[in-house]
Amino acid sequence: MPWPLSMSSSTAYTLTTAIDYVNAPPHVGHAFEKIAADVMARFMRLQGREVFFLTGTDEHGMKVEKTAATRNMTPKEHVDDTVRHFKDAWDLLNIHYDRFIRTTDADHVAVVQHLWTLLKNSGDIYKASYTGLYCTGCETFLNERDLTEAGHCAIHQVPPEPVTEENWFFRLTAYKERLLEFLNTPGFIQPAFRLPELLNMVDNLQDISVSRPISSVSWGIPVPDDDNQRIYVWIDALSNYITGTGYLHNDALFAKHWPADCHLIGKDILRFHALYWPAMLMAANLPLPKSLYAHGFINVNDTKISKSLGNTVAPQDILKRFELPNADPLRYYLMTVSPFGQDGNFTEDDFKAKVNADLANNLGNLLNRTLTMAGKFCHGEVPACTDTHDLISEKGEAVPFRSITADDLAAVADAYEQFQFQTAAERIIELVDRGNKLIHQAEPWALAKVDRHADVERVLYAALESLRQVAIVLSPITPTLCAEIFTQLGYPAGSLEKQSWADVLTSPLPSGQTLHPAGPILPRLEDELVGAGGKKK
Ligand code: ME8
Repeated sequence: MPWPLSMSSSTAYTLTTAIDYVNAPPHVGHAFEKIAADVMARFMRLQGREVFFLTGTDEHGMKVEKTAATRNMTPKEHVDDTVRHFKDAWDLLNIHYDRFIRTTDADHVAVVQHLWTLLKNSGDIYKASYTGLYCTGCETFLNERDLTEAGHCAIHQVPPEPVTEENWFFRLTAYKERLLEFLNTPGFIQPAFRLPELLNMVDNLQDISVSRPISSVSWGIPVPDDDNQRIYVWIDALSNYITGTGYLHNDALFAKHWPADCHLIGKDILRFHALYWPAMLMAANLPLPKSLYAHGFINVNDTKISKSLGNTVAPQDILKRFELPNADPLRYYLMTVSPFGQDGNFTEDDFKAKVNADLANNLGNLLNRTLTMAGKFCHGEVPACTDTHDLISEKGEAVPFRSITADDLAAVADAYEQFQFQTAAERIIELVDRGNKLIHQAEPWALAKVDRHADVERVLYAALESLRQVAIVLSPITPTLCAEIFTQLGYPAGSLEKQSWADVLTSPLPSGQTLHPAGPILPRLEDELVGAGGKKK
């Protein structure tokens, strides 16, 4: 059976993240996902796409209900209090979403109940008695393959709770064939190495519980026409993607931004997104998302982040600890720490080394020395670009001018599009290396001494122009730093936001533009900042 076709326009780009549980404030793993989505959204905006970036919080369920009880708060008081930690953190990390959805929002509650009614009317929901093992950490019933040998949840390492109760069930098994066909759609599951494990799950598909009695969980959306049941947290959570894009409430938005181009999620929740969510949409006869990207996990010092281990690092604490003026160093580090689909390991030493090497030394140095020389040799203005043929340095060496080509740019764009932010950054840093190499080989100070003024100007022009180009292509990852580079190159405030990807090749630096005096764009993260035991001296 053909799926309903996408009605979204070709320039629209819709990206969603997982919505986080609000049982605790966000840690660096949550930040990693939201930063990645923000990088992709900024990249797509540079490409001229009309981006809709949806994120938010998952506020119902047993986990939240239990946490609220330990704080002597009602669940609503607890979620209202905790959600601000998420919003504050995303503001600090410069994450520009278009909607922050909370599953307690009134429009969302209406969508979930409407969807429930649709599925009930289509005969996809039935009531039955059930005995199973529930893991509150996962907010799901576990199968045998989810358990360790000791019978504990393999993810949370705690024994699940045996439960016998009456639930409403969704006929997931009725969608087995269609799911198999859909999962095999090229490009739907990314990275593709995750597909076999999902196909294996489809082979062992069972109907899923989609409600729980209020005697077990009272903090949830009521099941229509059944006061004793609450809608299961995953059905509620997954539906955020259609509420957020306007389903039932904003037809124009929904027509433009559904289906989503990509649901960006962690590898641990792929099954819910790859199996339950498409099957529910099939049952409701709604268009299916175009892709799912399952990213890897961030560990801290090679250990899984866990509240019980006490190693949950809050992103704001990292900024404070290193006295960072903005979030760019953390954004840069997290996006380059590992290939995006794989796990990455956060360590403070690695963080310092990476930020110092790439941003403070390599990029900062190119900017600083070029501006200083332009101040000295070109009256602080962008010099004329006379030509870009090789020159012979005063040492007698041939110095090649290698400006960015359309192929270089396409390679960076390709890496961004594939969520390969590490590769994108590597390619961009190569461009910075080229600029530094040009200065190193051409030695403008030596050319100036012998009055080769035109050569001084063209070397400095090439270096400044490469900085302009780097500022545009690196801006999805380090937006504040790149805006500062633009300011130092003499552009008025707000200019970087108006650039497009095409401008990299087509809008060169105007000669005669007044440059700003050189100033550090980023302090070096000094070793002496951190003493033994990780404490600041
Ligand atoms: O799963 N590294 O919420 P959540 C990278 N509410 N990503 C991590 C991570 C880590 N160490 N720890 C968690 C939920 N994440 C549900 C989602 S979506 C309809 C409902 C990721 O707060 C995790 O993989 O446990 C998920 O994508 C997101 O953070 C929220 O996790």
